[in-house]
Amino acid sequence: MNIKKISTQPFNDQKPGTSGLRKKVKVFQQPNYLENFVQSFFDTLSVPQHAVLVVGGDGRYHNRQAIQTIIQMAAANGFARVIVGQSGILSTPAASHMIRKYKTFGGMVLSASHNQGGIDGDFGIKYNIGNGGPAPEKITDAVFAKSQIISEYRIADLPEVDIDTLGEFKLGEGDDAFIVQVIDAVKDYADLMQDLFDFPAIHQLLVDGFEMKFDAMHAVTGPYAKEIFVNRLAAPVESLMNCEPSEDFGGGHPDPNLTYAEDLVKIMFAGENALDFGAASDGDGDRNMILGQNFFVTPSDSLAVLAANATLVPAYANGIAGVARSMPTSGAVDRVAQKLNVPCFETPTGWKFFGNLMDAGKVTLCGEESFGTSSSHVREKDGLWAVLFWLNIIAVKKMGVEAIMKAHWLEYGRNVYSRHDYESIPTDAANGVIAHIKSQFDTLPGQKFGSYTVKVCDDFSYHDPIDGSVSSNQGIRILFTDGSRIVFRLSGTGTEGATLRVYLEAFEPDSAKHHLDAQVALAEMIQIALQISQLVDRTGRTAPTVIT
Ligand code: G16
Repeated sequence: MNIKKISTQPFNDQKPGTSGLRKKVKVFQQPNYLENFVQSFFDTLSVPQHAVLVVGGDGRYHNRQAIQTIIQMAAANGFARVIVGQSGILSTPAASHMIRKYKTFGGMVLSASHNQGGIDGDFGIKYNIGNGGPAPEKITDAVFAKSQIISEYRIADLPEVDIDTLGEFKLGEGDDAFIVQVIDAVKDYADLMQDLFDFPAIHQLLVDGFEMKFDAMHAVTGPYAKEIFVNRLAAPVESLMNCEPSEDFGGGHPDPNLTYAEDLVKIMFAGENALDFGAASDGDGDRNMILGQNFFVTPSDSLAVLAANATLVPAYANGIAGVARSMPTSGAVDRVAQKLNVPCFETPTGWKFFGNLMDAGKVTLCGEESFGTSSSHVREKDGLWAVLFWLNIIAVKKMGVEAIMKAHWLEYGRNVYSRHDYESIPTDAANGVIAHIKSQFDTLPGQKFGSYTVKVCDDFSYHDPIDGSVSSNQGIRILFTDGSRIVFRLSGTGTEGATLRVYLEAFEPDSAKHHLDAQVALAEMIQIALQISQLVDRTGRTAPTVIT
């Protein structure tokens, strides 16, 4: 094999964010940009002999070219085998499953997740370690440091590999052989789901006329959804929409929320004509949104419902070890954990923080307000898993989504919750908002705002109980005396300017008020958030871009 050493210059912007490196496609298309980042990973990880790498992506624009480059670089950096999802398509949870199932050294997932695709959209790359989860900060920090001093990368002179046909491409013999194996990742993943959930019960539910719609948003879960819902659960094909992956996600924004999953939301909020159940997942298939008939389930509530009903699912019939949620996620699951008498951990935003807890057997279910929920069956969040979990609960309880949610609130009280996103605002203005709030840390405690009094405020820090690492500056918390709170955070996944997230939460024990719309119930708190942050004056924005 002819291995070339190519001289290169560092790029100064290769610091991974909340989940890998995400940039505009055109940034990734610059000569050596992807290569520098990949080589920085390989150098940091010191690849052992006979190592195997999983590679795939969400099918967005630039996916196929990037896969060929990574194959050539893996060959030049000592990997013995690269396992690729057929046509380069691999959802994030399926990649995590493959790394675990085939015990590979790690995997590279090419995705900018819920960000838009196409030539003018975003591209991204993240590295998952041998446990199947996102690389922890100590690795991504080291990779960034390496990317700042890189002077050369290694790449093999290989012909383009056919990644559309199942099978093996082999170069060389014996110990020196390099193999690219193209596999059917859909089957592996569908088998795993069938092991976890009560498929006969879900099948019966669908046969009995329960009407559902799953929206793959033209992204990676389409083929998985066809196999699971239509082929294995016998749902009618009309139960699926937008299930053909496209390089630009049909021109849409593959983010399963009330704003961007507009077509599904219309179907599910059609009054009497609304279906029983609706769900959507994102670009790389790790996010999920759950809808009932004219009803939206917040991701925080969804996590709480899954935890409270876990024993209805065969895989969790013996109970769960514990739960974890990211800091901005509501405390709804904390109440469930308390009742179940299992631990509940609060981590920073980012799935990578759950890996240690799962590996140590301390938690079974994890979730984030950002439409992510999953369990220790993989080390990523898992969109279709969450959808099947809800269907399993509905099938066993024989109750609809809204009825399940309202019964849950009656038992535990309701953590009324909403997130307001201000997307693509100038970075200076966003930093100004955060600095302004921080400057009030000494004076806010004790201050009264309408019916709320500030108890304490801080910038969240996490001390990992397993490896002792500390992650600071993870979001500003303003905690009120009655347990309500406002959190301000800058997103680590955007690629244009800054995205400021405002998370609002208030506990409502009174069931007579549980039906209230969150925006109405949180109206006073929304005004307090604007007052404390001076957000309108400092950003010029009078309304959020997305409300969930
Ligand atoms: C990523 C991470 C999640 C995180 C989310 C939002 O999700 O994997 O853990 O909660 O971003 O992060 P931020 O608030 O910093 O934008 P995904 O689905 O984009 O990979």
